[in-house]
Amino acid sequence: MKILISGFEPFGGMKTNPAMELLDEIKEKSSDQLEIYTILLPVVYSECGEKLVEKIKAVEPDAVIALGVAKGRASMQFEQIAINMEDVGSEKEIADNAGDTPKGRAVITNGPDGYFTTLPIRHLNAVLRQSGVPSAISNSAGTYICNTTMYHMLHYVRRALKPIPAGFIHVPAVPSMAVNEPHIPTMTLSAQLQGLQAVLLELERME
Ligand code: PCA
Repeated sequence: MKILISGFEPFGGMKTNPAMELLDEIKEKSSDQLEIYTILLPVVYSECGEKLVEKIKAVEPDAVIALGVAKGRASMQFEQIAINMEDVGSEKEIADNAGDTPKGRAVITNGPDGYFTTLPIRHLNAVLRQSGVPSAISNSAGTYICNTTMYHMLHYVRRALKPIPAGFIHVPAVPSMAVNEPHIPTMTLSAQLQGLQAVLLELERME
């Protein structure tokens, strides 16, 4: 089985991104039965989705998991839906790494309003909890780069006759990101890795 996992560069003044660090760690778990491919994506609205779709076309994986950090969330969260909206908000806007600050722009002009994930997220959420990793289902991937990436991925995947499982997991901040913001919830990289591995093993088992 081939699984493609994507992550992101740091953004918004962060020095690291667990969604980048996890890629190196998970690549080491590749085996003959489970080939793991990874791609690091730029935190840029106009590039993130295209780069991921290009990689899906090149690798032809049996499943795709996109990862991103969501500072403030306390558990690993399976995103249910991506929406056709790019918006950096009006209060604390964070430009993307190319300085783009969209306000209510479509991800794909005239595309559907939203796409549901094709990952069996309820089942995977239960599996993660059983393996001792705090996890939840989220009904909003936001309107920043993670949502845009998920939308492009599903726009591509959902057109296939038999769509492969494809979804987005938001991970919490790691402790090093909370040193000067000690109120934000964190989860160690090793706990996040344990959760990601449990997801991959289950996808392999279900194949
Ligand atoms: N998190 C951001 C973009 C990159 C990342 O890791 C998000 O949630 O949109």
